Amino acid sequence: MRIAVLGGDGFVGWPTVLHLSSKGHDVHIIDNLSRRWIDTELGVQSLTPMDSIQERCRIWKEVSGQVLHFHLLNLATEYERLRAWLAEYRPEAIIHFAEQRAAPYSMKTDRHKVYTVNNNVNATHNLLAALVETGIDAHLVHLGTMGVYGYSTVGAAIPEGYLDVRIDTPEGERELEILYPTRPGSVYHMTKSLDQILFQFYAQNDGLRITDLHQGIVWGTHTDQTRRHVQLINRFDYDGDYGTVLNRFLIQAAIDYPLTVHGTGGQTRAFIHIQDSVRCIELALSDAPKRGDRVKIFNQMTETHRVRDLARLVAGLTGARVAYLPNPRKEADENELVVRNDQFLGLGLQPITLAEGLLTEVVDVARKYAHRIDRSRVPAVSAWTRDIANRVVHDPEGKTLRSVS
Ligand code: USQ
Repeated sequence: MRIAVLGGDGFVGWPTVLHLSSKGHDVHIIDNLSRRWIDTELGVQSLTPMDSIQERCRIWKEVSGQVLHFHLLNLATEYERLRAWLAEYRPEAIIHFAEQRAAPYSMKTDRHKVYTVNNNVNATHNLLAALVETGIDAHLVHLGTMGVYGYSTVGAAIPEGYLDVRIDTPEGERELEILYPTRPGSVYHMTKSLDQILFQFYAQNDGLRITDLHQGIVWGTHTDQTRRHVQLINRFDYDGDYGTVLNRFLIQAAIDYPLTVHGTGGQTRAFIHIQDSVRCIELALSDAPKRGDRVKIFNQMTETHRVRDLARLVAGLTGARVAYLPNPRKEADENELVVRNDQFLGLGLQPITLAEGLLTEVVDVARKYAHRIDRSRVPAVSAWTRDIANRVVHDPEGKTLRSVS
């Protein structure tokens, strides 16, 4: 299949490109390399040394014999070029990762909020409008987030995207299926909630074939394909804006930094290993909706864990110390989370769950590249509200931190 991977230079995008290419698909990467620019803006770098995208593609050809095509294009600002590209290459499937994906980055300042909304919402809408205009019947697979559901304790399992409700009408009770009410906890998560409405409209109005993957927190770094050559290595974020919780705990343990638990660590979240993430994308591609179908929504996660339990697990494995810090986010101190993921299991996914070997593998990667870590960039300082930003807090090593406000 000819597949366009939008955002194919990113943390999940790159291993997906390799996975699909290894299966013989003709893969085109579209990316504006914004993630690399954000590294420069923030003054941090991936723990793992990443080559340029062109170099990565060259190495992949040497290793696998497969050609990857790279197109430098900004989906959010270059609508005409995007439409022309689609008309020329006519992909049969499109995987859309091309959004700013960090919640703390999206909450940093008003400028970061504006950027995240402009970038994410315009990228998605430009793509949808261009698909209609060019008449391309590609299956669009979008990487969404579990965060659209929100993280309050519901008392029931979170269904896959839709909720059955009963409403009272003058003729009696009626059953309806609605999009699960969205309750995003950051500007970033809000953009993914807005995406859902865009998808609903274009599936209903123009018959676009769309799958939305509500993904949990990804952990791990290597996949079978990124392991094949040192220059194919995936990026790995450890800093307070882009690093995600479990990967952060693992690198913190590797550099003898106290594990940074926010608040009581009572937040329960959904998780998935990076290898399963790319596998799920392949499974979603194999199960495309038909024209006229509603948007197909999968919960792309394999297990749920409470943050403090993960910290204890990593501390037990490595001897690290756990630090309970004031929470820079506005979120529930404690929540329960039960999630349905029957559809991927039904398609044959055999989940990789937290196993000692895989956790240790990440610690080993972090130890290998520990010299690239700037300890001052480990604390999470992006504050969710002005009140939180005005609090003076200390990092676990005793240094005073001021939130960016
Ligand atoms: N947390 C800590 N300590 C840390 C970092 C995070 O206690 O050092 C806590 C946070 O307060 C939060 C939880 O861990 O309660 C998760 O934070 P995270 O940074 O790992 O994840 P999040 O901001 O939710 O975003 C990440 C990805 C995003 C994806 C989302 C899936 O960056 O792209 O959509 O996970 S989900 O969390 O299911 O919404």
